[in-house]
Amino acid sequence: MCGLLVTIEDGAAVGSMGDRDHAATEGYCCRKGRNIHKLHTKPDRFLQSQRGNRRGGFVPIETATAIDEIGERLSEIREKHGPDSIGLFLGTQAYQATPTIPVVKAWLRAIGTRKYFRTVSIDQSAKVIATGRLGAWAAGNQRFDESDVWLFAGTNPIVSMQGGPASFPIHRGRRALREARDRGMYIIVADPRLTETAREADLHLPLRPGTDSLLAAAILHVILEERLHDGEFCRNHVTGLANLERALAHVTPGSVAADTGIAADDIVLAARRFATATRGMTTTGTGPDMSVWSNLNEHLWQLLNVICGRFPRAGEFHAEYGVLTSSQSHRAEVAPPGRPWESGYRSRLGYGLLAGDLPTASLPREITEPGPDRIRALVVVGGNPLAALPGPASVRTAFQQLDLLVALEPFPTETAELADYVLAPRMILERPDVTKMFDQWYDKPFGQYTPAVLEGPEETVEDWQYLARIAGAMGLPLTIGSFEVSNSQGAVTTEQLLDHLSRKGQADLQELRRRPHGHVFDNAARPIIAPAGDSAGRFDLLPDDVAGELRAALRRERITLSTADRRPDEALLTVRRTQGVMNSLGRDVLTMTRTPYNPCHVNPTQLEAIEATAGDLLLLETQHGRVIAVAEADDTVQPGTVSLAHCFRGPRDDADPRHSGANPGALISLHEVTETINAMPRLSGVPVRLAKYRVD
Ligand SMILES: Nc1nc2c(c(=O)[nH]1)N[C@H]1C(S)=C(S)[C@@H](COP(=O)(O)OP(=O)(O)OC[C@H]3O[C@@H](n4cnc5c(=O)[nH]c(N)nc54)[C@H](O)[C@@H]3O)O[C@H]1N2
Ligand SMILES: Nc1nc2c(c(=O)[nH]1)N[C@H]1C(S)=C(S)[C@@H](COP(=O)(O)OP(=O)(O)OC[C@H]3O[C@@H](n4cnc5c(=O)[nH]c(N)nc54)[C@H](O)[C@@H]3O)O[C@H]1N2
Ligand SMILES: [Mo]
Repeated sequence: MCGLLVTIEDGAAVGSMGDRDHAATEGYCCRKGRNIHKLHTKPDRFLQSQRGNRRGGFVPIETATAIDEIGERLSEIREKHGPDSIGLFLGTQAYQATPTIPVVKAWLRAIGTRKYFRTVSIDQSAKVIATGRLGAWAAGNQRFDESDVWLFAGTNPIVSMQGGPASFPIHRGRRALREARDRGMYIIVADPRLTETAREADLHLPLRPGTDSLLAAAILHVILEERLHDGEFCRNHVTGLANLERALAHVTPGSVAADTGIAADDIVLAARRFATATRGMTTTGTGPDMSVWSNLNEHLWQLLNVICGRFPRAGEFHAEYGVLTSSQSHRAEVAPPGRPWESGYRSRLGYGLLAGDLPTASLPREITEPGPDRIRALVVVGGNPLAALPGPASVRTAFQQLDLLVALEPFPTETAELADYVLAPRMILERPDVTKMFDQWYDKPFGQYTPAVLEGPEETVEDWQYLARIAGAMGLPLTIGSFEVSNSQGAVTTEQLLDHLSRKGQADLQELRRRPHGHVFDNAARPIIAPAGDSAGRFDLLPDDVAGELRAALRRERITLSTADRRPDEALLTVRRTQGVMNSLGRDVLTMTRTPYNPCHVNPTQLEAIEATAGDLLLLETQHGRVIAVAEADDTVQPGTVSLAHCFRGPRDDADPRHSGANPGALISLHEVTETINAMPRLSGVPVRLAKYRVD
């Protein structure tokens, strides 16, 4: 999202910095942006496609040959076993190029397969589920800069640059929080750790990991009990309020204080401050969506916005802009619950489609379970599932059973190492693009077009072009609606594709092409919200399945209660992001990470209690596996929890965690699924045993 100025010498990028003339990010860029040139010139980058021996050995191969061979093998598999025996896994780097996802979807349609998996379903798919069960406000969110309260639950936007509303200016997160407080905003952060964001808050609720359902339920209880909710909004737009009140009747702050670790007074204060403010929302991140009861957690946190009516109304400006995306109809009404997973296709493992995709936690079993539509070929686009998925050993075993694994990937990652073919893509500075993917995420109506600033290795093409070529080799044309991306004659250009994909936007791409620093469009472009139409729905506050989950959570099922006071060798492992790295991308570039490993953050008193000091190796163990990580003393982490970033370690053989870090995924299992709809495993609040690692 950040505007960058890249210094190029002799055709190679030698430096990168924030662009002061960039209208949206005003010269800001984080360490990822300042190091982006190093990713392009990293010595281990594949400069051409590779044939892999599935054990980490690679030999260069001409792209045309690779495409022919892949096309032939996919066609064979499709003919013999049907289209659903071909799968595709979409990772986070696929979101960095506008054409990739539309072309991925066209590719899946052309093949005729429904075996589509995304990182989203091991991330915050609770948001997909919550929207599906609760409904959504068609006119979007309230704006951060117009609000007087905000509650951040389990998100640390100062570091992650996510987790606020679209209107939260992530490139100046800390400053934006301070300015908001100066204006009178009351900021609440519910996070087990005293995060960078929590430090800026008026009220930090350091809840016990995995207890969001209890905390949110008690806050809701106070609001309803004290009649602080928006009665008129509820009369017009919700059903199930009386049921919700009954279900929460006994969930007093005192009843959850001990288990959440939050004093009853603070729960009451949070509830009153949130509900008596005039505007402002609760937004969540990975914390609640990765711990136990994730779908319920997300639902309950969203209920705060719903019962307090914290949505923009008819006659107001819409909070999010659509510069390059279509301007949808914005009505002040509820888009009713949809539950897409309950109708249509159901996988043989029993899962419905979430947002057109199947739960990623079911991917390994889709490969291993015998049956007619067992996945035999998998294409990975911009992801590193071997690093990202819980239980890497079982994922590896599954991937080894594939007849064909193709990775669109610039580096020899642990996933690439298992591949038959690695197709080396042009990287971000080597392709033209527009800001469409982030259209809704700028706090201003901003748009930008950038040309490719580097040529890119001659033997490489863009991700979407590889997919079009594979389809071509299979004799399948790719179309987006009636727009032909590719056919037997070849494919359109990226520029043509960008024009097509941006055609419904308010901005003229030709005009953007003449403005190298991007452009902020007139505020008038913010659409005004129309009154509710005839087909308006209602928020379903407490459907039966949510009610069942709530009852179980209130019985403390699955919730790990604290042992911090008596067991220094026990802790709950929690998720976190690390500043300079994007999941596994950049973990081996020292100017990005500062340390070549991901430290395990432990409270100093707990560290002392297990007779360890900072820099020591720690052994973390669960019934699923063990991990050795480097200790860091960190008093922002409460005793009884540890905080460790994911996607570290990599395929390197050296076993020293000081050189390559630790993969917390090894402590988790994909089969310990906690959520029925999306098969979401527990990635945060995982009970671990903790000890100083002694080499014997
Ligand atoms: N620098 C950097 N930025 C990134 C990424 C990266 O790898 N590096 N990854 C990107 C991706 S893929 C994503 S999905 C986003 C995620 O964006 P965020 O969700 O904002 O990610 P985190 O910073 O990990 O914040 C999660 C917070 O949840 C807290 N937490 C843990 N367990 C619980 C719990 O049970 N309840 C509550 N309430 N809180 C809990 C953690 O302490 C942590 O502070 O970040 C994106 N941004
Ligand atoms: N234990 C634990 N596990 C987690 C999480 C956690 O908090 N804890 N977080 C989860 C979350 S939120 C996510 S999103 C996932 C991340 O899961 P993934 O998205 O699968 O992981 P990444 O490492 O981001 O994979 C991106 C890959 O794209 C490659 N790449 C870079 N540029 C390009 C390009 O231009 N084109 C292509 N084709 N590839 C490119 C990178 O080298 C990298 O290998 O991890 C999840 N796993
Ligand atoms: Mo993510």
